[in-house]
Amino acid sequence: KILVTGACGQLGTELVEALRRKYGWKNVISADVHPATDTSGLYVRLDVLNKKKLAYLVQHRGIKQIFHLAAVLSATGEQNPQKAWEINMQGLLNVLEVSKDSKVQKIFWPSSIAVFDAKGEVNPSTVYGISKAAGEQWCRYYFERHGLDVRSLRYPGLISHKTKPGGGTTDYSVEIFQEAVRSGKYACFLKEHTTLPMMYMPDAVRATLELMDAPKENITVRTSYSLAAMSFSPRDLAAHIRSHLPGFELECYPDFRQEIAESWPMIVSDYRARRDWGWQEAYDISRMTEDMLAHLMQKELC
Ligand code: VAH
Repeated sequence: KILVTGACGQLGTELVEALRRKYGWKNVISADVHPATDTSGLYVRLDVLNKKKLAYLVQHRGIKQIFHLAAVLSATGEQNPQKAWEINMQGLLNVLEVSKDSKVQKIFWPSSIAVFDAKGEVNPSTVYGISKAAGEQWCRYYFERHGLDVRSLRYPGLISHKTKPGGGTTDYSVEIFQEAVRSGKYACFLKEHTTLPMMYMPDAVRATLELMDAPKENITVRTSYSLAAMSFSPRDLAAHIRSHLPGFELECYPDFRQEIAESWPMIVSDYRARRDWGWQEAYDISRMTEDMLAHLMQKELC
């Protein structure tokens, strides 16, 4: 059985779908802080700060793999630093400790390019980035000290059409599509030339499954693998959207998230992921734009 925490989030929603397709829907238990509405038992309400409930769930449902996605993202985290640290750090420590005690075979935990500074050094300046950089070290510690098979990816900004974005600095890249289809214009909270590493959700989900399926001996990075697909700015994205929706208008009104974005690198190198487990992205900005608009136009027209 597999447990996914943060299952209702932007990444969680799609990862649960992919895992249920791959392992059979009865073998994947999704969990998040929202109240359970169904009686199937396949979704459970879980606050990852509740270590007792987490341990009970893992032991009584025979959980052998955990995808621990529950976290507060960069922009929300800056609004409530103590809460972000508590959820991101204590949540991870609870999962690592329970996994060690309950002999969980494999754990996935998402890190982020937010651990980097603008020069690409691990030197985070947001609480979110600090919690991810510290979490990477804890993952390596539990691997080295307790043999826990914890694997991690430093995701770029993720773009998807199925769910709302989760309070990150890259959320503009999802909102811009929704607004392009709804109103034909978008007021972006970043400056138009702010280039950031990005990835389309189908690539991010596939990378996660490929990492988890890789033979243990191939995994040489036990902090977190950097992952890349493309880098673009709001201006670049608006141009691609305009090639499908002529007349689309982008206006930029930078807010506090501009400073966060400028603290991150414009590109990251993912040669270790390509070397160790054959990573190769499938979506570039034009293929992603086509796919996003096709799905969102369909939703809008229904
Ligand atoms: C955020 N979407 O903006 C996340 C991600 C690289 C960005 O970590 O916080």
